[in-house]
Amino acid sequence: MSKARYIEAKQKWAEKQKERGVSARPTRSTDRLPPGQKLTAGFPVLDLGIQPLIATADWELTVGGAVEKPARLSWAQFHALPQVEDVSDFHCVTTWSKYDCRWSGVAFTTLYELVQPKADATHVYFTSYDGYTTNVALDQCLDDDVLIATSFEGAPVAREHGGPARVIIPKLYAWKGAKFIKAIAFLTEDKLGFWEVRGYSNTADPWTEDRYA
Ligand SMILES: Nc1nc2c(c(=O)[nH]1)N[C@H]1C(S)=C(S)[C@@H](COP(=O)(O)O)O[C@H]1N2
Ligand SMILES: [Mo]
Repeated sequence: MSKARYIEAKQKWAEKQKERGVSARPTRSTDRLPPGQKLTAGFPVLDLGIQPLIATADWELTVGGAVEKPARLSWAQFHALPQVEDVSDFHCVTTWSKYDCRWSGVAFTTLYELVQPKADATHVYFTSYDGYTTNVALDQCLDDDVLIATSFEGAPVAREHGGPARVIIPKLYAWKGAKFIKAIAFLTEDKLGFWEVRGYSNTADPWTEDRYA
């Protein structure tokens, strides 16, 4: 499927769900597997039909917006920051989930401390090398399992899975985690990302099936 057809199909699906009155469940499931999800043993690849090839020598992550100390990090500078490892589950809105993904990289909170967001920063806007964008409320980014991951299962994050570096936010549907991350901006008001403007939920909680807005 071409990129445009894929995007159109996924957007139509969200619109159809809305017409059918499919909306988030009133009560939050406490099961490990969120409602409506199926466990997968493999690791499907979801993208916009572009997997940008970024050599680590050319890779740069800018962290800015409403912050005291904007940063522009090279691959070496990024790796000089404290590195953490975390094992988490992965939930895609297209109904597959994958358990026990072992990611390592830099904790979001480390970048937060580095750039010192201003007191009125409320949201985070992620921009990727493939043009993808997504937005997340700042408080959702401050849990210790939110990472900018450069390794998966002990090896560099593969290009198709968003290498050199991708964002992982385990408690939200995986479209909130930008692959091929290029820039992180702190915002003083919300701004919808790629799928959020196309009918997908802004809050994206898997345990209430909060798939479409
Ligand atoms: N840059 C970028 N990030 C992205 C996407 C994308 O198309 N481009 N797709 C999102 C979606 S819809 C999902 S489910 C996950 C998929 O990650 P995976 O391909 O490693 O399974 O990445 C998310 N992050
Ligand atoms: Mo997805």
